[in-house]
Amino acid sequence: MLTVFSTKHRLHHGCELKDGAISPSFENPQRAETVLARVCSTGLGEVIGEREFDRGCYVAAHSERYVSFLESAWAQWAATGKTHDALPLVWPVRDLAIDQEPGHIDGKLGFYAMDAGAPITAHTWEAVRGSANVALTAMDAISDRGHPAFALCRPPGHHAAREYMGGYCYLNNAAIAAEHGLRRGAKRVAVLDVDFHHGNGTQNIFYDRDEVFFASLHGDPHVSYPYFSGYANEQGTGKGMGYTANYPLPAGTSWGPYRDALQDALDRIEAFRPDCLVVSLGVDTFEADPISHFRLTSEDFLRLGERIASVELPTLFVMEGGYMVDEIGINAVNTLQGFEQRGRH
Ligand code: FKS
Ligand code: ZN
Repeated sequence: MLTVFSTKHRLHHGCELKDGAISPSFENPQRAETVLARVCSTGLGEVIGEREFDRGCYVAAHSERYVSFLESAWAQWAATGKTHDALPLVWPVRDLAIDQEPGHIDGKLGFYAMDAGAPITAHTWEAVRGSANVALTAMDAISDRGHPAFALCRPPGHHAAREYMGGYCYLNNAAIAAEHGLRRGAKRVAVLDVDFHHGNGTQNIFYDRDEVFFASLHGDPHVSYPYFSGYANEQGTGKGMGYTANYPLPAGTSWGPYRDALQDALDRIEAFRPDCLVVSLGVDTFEADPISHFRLTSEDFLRLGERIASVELPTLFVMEGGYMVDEIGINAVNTLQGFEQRGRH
């Protein structure tokens, strides 16, 4: 399988608030390097760099003003004399003014963020663009040749909505790739999100659309981040009604019940008859993940890949989460190898 990777991810290493203090984020550069090392040591296939794409490819999934904010946020922050990571501290919830974009950077950060989990540093935008370009390059490979590809994206993307960042995500790589697939001639694209956390951003971007079917398996939002989306009754709106499928699963879920939900999602994807499949591949469903609560083993990821292959679609895997740095490479590449064992698509 072809892997697309960008060295630009190394430019982004942010901080997060945990246990009452600011410390280096769980989402760190070592993650992508570990996955790349495993791709190489297992001989998964060729590794290529990303190509450049124009801004229009990002604006297909995000609003113009949000992309402008991401481009200019660090400069505005630095202009106030600050050198530490930019993080929001105030948000427009419920009856507060959500129609008025503030001028001050502190207001803008809250306006364009769902949480304080997406720090902006001096070179974040370069890394974020690199990550989206990785997904776009990989989608081109699928559209040109119909072969599967692995977009080794970092930072991840699935919490990023049309107009806000959060949960380590800025641009939604999977959604940007899906939009690109549609522009390249696909009539319908399915997105399957197997990260432990609900792909709220991808859901948001495609919620009212019927040419993208979105299915997500994740920790029940009643007890798991991002808490405010991912319930089973979220099924789409307008002509998008019925084109979103959520499978919230309890803490402690292991392969058996996970497989049953996965099979239901795959059956629905087949019924949708898409031209290609984008998989938001998070491996934080692993039993030893430090921030998540499912119990998949490294072996289970082989089976996950096999099942995904059973729908026989041109498939793009997009890297999302996974925080057990020693095993992230094994678990991500096991999924890809499980997929390939089932035959070439
Ligand atoms: C719980 C704290 C939750 C934020 C978790 C973010 C998860 C990010 C992710 C992504 F794929 F985007 F990276 N903190 N104690 O794994 O979904
Ligand atoms: Zn996750």
